[in-house]
Amino acid sequence: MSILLGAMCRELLRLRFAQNDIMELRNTVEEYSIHEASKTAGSRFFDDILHRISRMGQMMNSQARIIAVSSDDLVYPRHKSRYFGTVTRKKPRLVFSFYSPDGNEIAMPIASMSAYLKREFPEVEVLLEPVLILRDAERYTPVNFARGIAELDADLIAFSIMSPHWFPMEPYFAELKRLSPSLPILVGGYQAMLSQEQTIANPHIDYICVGDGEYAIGNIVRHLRGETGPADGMWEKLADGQIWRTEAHQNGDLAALPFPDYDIFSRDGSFAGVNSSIFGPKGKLVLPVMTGRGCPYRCTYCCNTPILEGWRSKKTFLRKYEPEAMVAELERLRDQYNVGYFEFWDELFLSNLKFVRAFFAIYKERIRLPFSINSRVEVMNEEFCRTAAEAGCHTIWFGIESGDEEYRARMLGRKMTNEQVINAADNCRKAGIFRLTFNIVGAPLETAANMRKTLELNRRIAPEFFFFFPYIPLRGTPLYKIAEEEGLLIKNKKNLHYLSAVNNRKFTLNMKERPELLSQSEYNEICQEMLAFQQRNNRLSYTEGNAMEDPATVRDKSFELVEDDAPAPVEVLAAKEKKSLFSEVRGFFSR
Ligand code: B12
Ligand code: SF4
Repeated sequence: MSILLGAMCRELLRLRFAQNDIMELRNTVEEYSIHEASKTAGSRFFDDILHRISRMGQMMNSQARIIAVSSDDLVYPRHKSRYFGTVTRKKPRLVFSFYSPDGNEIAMPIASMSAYLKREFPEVEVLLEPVLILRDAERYTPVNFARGIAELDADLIAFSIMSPHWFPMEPYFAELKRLSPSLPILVGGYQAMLSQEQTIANPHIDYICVGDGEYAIGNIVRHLRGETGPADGMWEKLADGQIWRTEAHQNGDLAALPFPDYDIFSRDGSFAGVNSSIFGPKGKLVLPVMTGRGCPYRCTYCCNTPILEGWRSKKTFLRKYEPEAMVAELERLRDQYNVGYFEFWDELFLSNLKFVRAFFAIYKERIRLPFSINSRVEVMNEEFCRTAAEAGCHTIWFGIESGDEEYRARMLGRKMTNEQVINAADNCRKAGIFRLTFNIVGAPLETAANMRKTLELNRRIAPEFFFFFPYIPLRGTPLYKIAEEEGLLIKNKKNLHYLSAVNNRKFTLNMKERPELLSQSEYNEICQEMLAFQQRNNRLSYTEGNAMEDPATVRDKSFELVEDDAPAPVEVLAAKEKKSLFSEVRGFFSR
């Protein structure tokens, strides 16, 4: 402890005299505060030092909108905390949860935090209770979910929430607080990171995690046990309503973290019956994995952009595991769970060429399983596609987003040409890799002509799977700002929907209509054409040798759980209060 404080003080002195080193120091200090301080029992003095450091960090990052602002009061008022020191039992119980509207039952943030807790806090009992509304409508109503949680007698419930899931989750928080008033509720994930004020303002929420969560979740365990002051990396709502703010963590070193824990998703040690993938093959275990985090691009609609902007040490943003360590982990997973296919969920698989070359070479030798990756057309040259295919790459998912070159560059921030898209798609085809394209429809100021170009370009390349999503405005992104400035946002719209192919075949704009550009009826009409194209053209197959006998369809996997009939009108849902949540959600998406 004293060595740690000494080191911190020396660094603080250095700060005063060597302003040029400020950024570097900021990172050094953060390393101390995250890696070391979070593991060491603290005193009030220690808390204060951390807060001073936080405040300095805040001054240095005043332009980064996503970075939390530390509280003015330097001394953490423990007496005002509702939960500080309230956990006294030897084996605290923590329940993770997330919202799954499409049947997906894996969430990597939870896997990563669970692994960290199991390594650093083995005495903590880590449970998972996701809201799987498509699995069992009755069990996952807010009331029934809250009843189930009450029976668990937990010390903390921690949700990972994406922004589009915020509104559907609100009734769950209310029910939880009603049934278990003394259970603290923590929310992390993109909703908490990019809509901090909106999230903490919810009266039922006690803590939010404003950045990366592994060390922060450890800190809240220590905070609840009364071992530290505030939970560093979190904001806390105190008893008098004051918000105690600490700075967001940015975990730049993946090697310091354990690999994600998949046991938390399995049932009795097996993945049989766990819906681990939307697109993957049937009859085999498809395991989602990540070789790293972060993407160097700045698409205007994507949350990678504000996170990258606010990242303090840019050189640590693109993170990858060591190829050898990653492959060893894949081997372990393959053998432990009998995996048949890996789905790489990295934002951009090829964010580091050196890594990818080395990784493919070892993967090919040691893993010998088919896989899919996310990529950008800019990097999908002949050599890349050939090397990927040789390593076992079955499908590449890539974004076209709009078929209109000019709109795509100007509004979406993607500067590739249509020629590049066509070449990349052809390179994949020649290498024998399936193509799954992502396309956005109904983005700000998009016209009917733009949308038609998207369909045309996809017709030209004929991907084995054409996927399209209604645009969702995501707070913190440049496109959200444009939409706001253009007066297009419907700020509290609760029916942000994105399950394009399954939401009752009725497409509704998530923005205010601009009839002179794109009317609601044109939008729906073109989406119907897109849907027809998707169904006619779909040839994504998982049969060995790429034969076409077993094509995936939109009704496979989680999709098959979604019914097609018309939703009940909203008013009827309100009247029949305790109707199944499943129908409620169908209504919700078509509102
Ligand atoms: C993998 C992925 C998916 C997968 C898996 C989703 C899932 N169930 O987890 C698939 C392909 C299914 C998917 C689908 C969707 N996704 Co997605 N996805 C991603 C991706 C590429 C990686 C996410 C990830 O696992 N990262 C690795 C983990 C370890 O890091 P992390 O998520 O940042 O988590 C850290 C912190 O956020 C924090 N944290 C997170 N949760 C919590 C909870 C607690 C309690 C704490 C303390 C901390 C904490 O700690 C974590 C560890 O440090 C991101 C892109 C990105 N830049 O992150 C988009 C992203 C998360 N997806 C996004 C969206 C919008 C969606 C969809 C809604 C898209 C759509 N149009 O359909 C759907 C929703 C699907 C669903 N089931 O609900 C957005 C979310 C934006 C937002 N503001 O919420 C992102 C950021 C991409 C974007 N467009 O900007 N997605
Ligand atoms: S390439 Fe993908 S992950 Fe990267 S900024 Fe663009 S949309 Fe986001």
